Amino acid sequence: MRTNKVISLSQFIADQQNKFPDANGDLSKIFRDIKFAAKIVNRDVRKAGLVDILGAFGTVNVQGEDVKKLDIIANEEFKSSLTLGGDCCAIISEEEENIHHIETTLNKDSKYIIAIDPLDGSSNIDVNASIGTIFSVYKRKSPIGGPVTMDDVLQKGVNQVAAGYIIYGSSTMLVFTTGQGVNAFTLDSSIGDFCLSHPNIKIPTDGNIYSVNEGNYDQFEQSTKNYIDYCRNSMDKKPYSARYIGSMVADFHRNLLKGGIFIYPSTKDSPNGKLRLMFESNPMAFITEQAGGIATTGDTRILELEPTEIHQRNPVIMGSSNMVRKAVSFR
Ligand code: AHM
Ligand code: MG
Repeated sequence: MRTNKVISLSQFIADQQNKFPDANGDLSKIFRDIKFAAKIVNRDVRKAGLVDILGAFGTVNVQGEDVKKLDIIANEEFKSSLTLGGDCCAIISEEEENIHHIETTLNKDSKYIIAIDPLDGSSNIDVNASIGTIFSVYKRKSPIGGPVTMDDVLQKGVNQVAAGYIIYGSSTMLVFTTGQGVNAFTLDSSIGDFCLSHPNIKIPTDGNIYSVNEGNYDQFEQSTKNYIDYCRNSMDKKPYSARYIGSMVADFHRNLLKGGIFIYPSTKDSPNGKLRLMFESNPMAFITEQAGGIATTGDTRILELEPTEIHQRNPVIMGSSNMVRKAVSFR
């Protein structure tokens, strides 16, 4: 018999599923597979300084960036867990150029597609700062059983069935939404399970933290520079605090809990910014909106962007609604 009120992730998802008589449990199984891989990756991240898994792996990813060993390990772990689970039909990963089709007999009825950034913020691995995994779940559009098409994969963010992230920080947390608010679960390593620690998270409507790589200031559009100047010198309230780790999950997570704005804008060299729509912007935008915040490119709601390629990028302004509205007003 349960003697306290600890709610595990599995229990929470089962309870949510029971509210939908038509749910067949596939989404719960996907969470089971993500949770399993997250625990493995968590173990590897926690011993990163102890074993020989630090440092550049000597290859570059499809976007021409250094790949660390842990990126590869995390990618393999999530793919393997989701493939063996048999409850999704395809995966797209920030670490891979093309669709990873899952063709096992187990998944012949699978309707779900996963988009995953297995280890975001990987430049922080070597310096023991927080990193994370970001994921989205979509339903395929084409009939179950046939080949997954590009049209199935390139769906707008509004079509996400679920999205979440795992932050490997001072503790390990899994934060997610299925469109019914945002809940966070903290890994209790003594029992090996994620337990509900932050129910129904709402991002404060205002905050005093702005997160942007100000080292790129000279590269920004004038409207972005003007907003940053406002944050530095605001006369109508105490100046904001700048907080930027360079690890989106960590910067986002702090702002989600404390209130703040996260910006990765267009620059002269990268007019679409750096962050990827399918792997970073859409899942974080879904969580932001579900927590009561706003996520925009500055011109367009991120969840309404039409994807045209797996690895496309877009400018990002997301966080506390009043702060995002203020930032957009400078455009
Ligand atoms: P990655 O997917 O290669 O790790 O890059 C994404 C990361 C984000 O976590 C973070 O917000 C951003 O890159 C930081 O970029 P920059 O160093 O240009 O500020
Ligand atoms: Mg990334």
